[in-house]
Amino acid sequence: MSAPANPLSEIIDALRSAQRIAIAAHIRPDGDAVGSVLGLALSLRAMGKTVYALLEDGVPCNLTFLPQTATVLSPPYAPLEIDCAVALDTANHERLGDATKAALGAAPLLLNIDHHGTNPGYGHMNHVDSTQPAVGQILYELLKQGDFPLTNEVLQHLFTAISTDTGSFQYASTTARSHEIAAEMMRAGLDTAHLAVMLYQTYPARRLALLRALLNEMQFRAEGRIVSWNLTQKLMAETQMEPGDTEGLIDTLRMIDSVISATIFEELPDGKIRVSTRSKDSRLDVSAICGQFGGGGHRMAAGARMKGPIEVAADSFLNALEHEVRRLA
Ligand SMILES: [Mn+2]
Repeated sequence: MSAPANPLSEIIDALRSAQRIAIAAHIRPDGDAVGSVLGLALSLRAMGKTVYALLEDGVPCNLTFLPQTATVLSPPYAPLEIDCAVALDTANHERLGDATKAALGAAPLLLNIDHHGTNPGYGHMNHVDSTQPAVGQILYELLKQGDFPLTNEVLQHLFTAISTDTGSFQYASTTARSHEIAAEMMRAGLDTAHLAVMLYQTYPARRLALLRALLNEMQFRAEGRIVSWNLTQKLMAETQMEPGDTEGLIDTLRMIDSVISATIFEELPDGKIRVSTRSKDSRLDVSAICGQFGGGGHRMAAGARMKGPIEVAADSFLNALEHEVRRLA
């Protein structure tokens, strides 16, 4: 169940009334996080408002081609004088990151706009709609309904948000409206083919080194229905991996015909293990399994953080996953 939702009209009114606004999204931002933050920020800036775009971990290298990414702030932040804060695509308050959560706390009003069903509604106003495939899609409707500026730069960000969170309009979460919005954007002059090249066909060689390791090291369980891969600090150092290089790698695991669940375990610098998991069978709710380990997310795409070492974390998570997979028979 989604948290109670303030209708878009109330969010629109709050944004219209605000003059100094900070906008942020979750740590380790993906395309929906970056595209949503800058899509909304650039529209509100075009209205003459002062807008701070905050990302705890900055913009990953695969998305720095997008407009105005250099205006994104990351910690340490100077004290902000703001009358409104907006959290986007962030399933719980902590996932903003410590410094970003504190910076947004300077505002008397926090708007929480998200599409994760597990979002508890930590804002003063909450618009959580788990039927939407991307926060970028919610924001497109919001900006349109509010008659806010939809400049070409705004559209570049919102298209990126929708395209990446729907796996290029392929995931089951994609709606007819997602395609209609893409069509509206094209009619407004957006070069979607160029964006597709930049998002999906412009990888550094080191990403292919990661892919080679993944193909060499992936492991199967439950008669090939479960596949997983351990991404270690050692491999990251060998390939000189940078944030953003792993975006979409899990889809390579997901596309194997026997697989109904794909998981990547990533060793973080602090020794914790980041779990990303996907389901290909609607009966298998991976957000519930991640919930057993303190995580959450969507039914078909979820994550968690576990204690290391990586082999132990992976084994314990995969045991829980295998238990659920075997119950499907
Ligand atoms: Mn999202």
